[in-house]
Amino acid sequence: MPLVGDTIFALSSGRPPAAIAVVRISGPRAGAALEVLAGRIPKPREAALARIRGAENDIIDEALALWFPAPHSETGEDVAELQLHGGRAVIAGVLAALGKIEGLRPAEAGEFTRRAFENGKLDLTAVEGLADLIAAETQAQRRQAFRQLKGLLGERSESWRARLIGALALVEARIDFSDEADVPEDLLGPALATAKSLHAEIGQALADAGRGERLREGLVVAIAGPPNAGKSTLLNRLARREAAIVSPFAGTTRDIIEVHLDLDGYPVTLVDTAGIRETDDPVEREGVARAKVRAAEADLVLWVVDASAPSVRVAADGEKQTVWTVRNKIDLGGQNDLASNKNEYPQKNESLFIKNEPKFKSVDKFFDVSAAKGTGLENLLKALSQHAENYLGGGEPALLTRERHRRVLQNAHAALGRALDEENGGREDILAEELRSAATALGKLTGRVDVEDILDVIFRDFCIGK
Ligand SMILES: Nc1nc2c(ncn2[C@@H]2O[C@H](COP(=O)(O)OP(=O)(O)OP(=O)(O)O)[C@@H](O)[C@H]2O)c(=O)[nH]1
Ligand SMILES: [Mg+2]
Repeated sequence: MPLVGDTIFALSSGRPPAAIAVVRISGPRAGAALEVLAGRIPKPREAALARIRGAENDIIDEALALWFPAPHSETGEDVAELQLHGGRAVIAGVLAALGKIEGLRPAEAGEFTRRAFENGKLDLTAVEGLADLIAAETQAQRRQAFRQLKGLLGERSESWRARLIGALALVEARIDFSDEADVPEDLLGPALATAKSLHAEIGQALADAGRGERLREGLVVAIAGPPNAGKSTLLNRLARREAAIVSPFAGTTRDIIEVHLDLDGYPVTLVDTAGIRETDDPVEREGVARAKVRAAEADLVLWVVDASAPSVRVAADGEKQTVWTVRNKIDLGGQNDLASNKNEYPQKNESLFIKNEPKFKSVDKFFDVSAAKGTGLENLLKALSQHAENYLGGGEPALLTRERHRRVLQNAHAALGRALDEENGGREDILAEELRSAATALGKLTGRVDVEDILDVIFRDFCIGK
């Protein structure tokens, strides 16, 4: 890990060219850097117009300069910010000039946020909330991320931890001073009561954990089915752009193609896959293999069939996923009438794939559409967005949003369970041990203890300049 104490800089705004570019500098030499580039240090937290000079002392730009002396800055260090004109040459000139100043170096990914964490400006759950806020694509994701950035989970967990430590103190007092006459007998009672209610509260939060994780990831919908059924045409229609190649030849799609949709605020990833059939073409065979894997991992499968073609029955037993059958090309006047011929389509508890490949839970919806003409797609979209809402959860955003949170709370919950276990026969040393291990587990949520090992995982997702 690089030295903290270095002064770091980076372009913090998006990809140039743009109207404005923001360059941030953080660390002990930030003020000195500002003096070199802008000629002076403006008043704290006030925007000042300044001429920015490059490495050759030439004027590169006229920009707004801001100065945030430590500790009242985002990173907790001295921070300088330049709001430049966002041209590539301007930015390159400023970054080159900064690189020439002694003690300055380009920031690594996530390094600004890491410093904010190390200086106590954010706890780990807030850091994760910030990463999610930047990545949020829909309003529901944004709401969830913002609550986390604002410390909802962090505060809850710190208050749990404080109560745990309070209970632990009672038990330890009882152990340490059990010989002394003036220690009240009943220290264990209140400690156990606290442990019991924490066990229940954490259990409640865990019960709700899947919802937050799912919203973060979004609903994954795979479009699968036999070749030439119109899967790619359907994807393009739903995405409102030509994301996938469409052709009259069976076996057109080979790679997996993904598009992200925002359905009423809920994130949905649509995945187009290769038409599933037995084939000798090695490239297509690989495409079919990938299609099966992706369909098996999806939360929902749209099984697309050509309503105008004689159907191929591909069914076996199985249970795992939800599958909706989409009869496409109804504009051609299908000879395959669904009502009279339902057996030709995958039924409940049937796997859609030849042989013993992915297993599906149920086929519970049928749609008649023409992807080419757009008929019936509104219905399908409405059903998809309803499904997304049910699956990802409406109402209050969830408290836990990551597997990491779930694991940590499961550990704390299990330790509390052991602390309360009657088998202990009231042994105070075991009680103390388990309460301590629950507190340690909770500390990992906000990064109060044993953080090093989880830091890298969290900061890895950040971009440079954040
Ligand atoms: N008449 C009609 N033709 C359609 C419809 N949907 C797709 N097609 C045509 O069917 C052919 C195959 O469409 P694709 O979208 O490439 O089919 P696919 O299922 O992705 O095929 P593979 O990638 O080979 O598995 C193309 O010629 C499309 O124009 C439809 O609703 N009506
Ligand atoms: Mg295709």
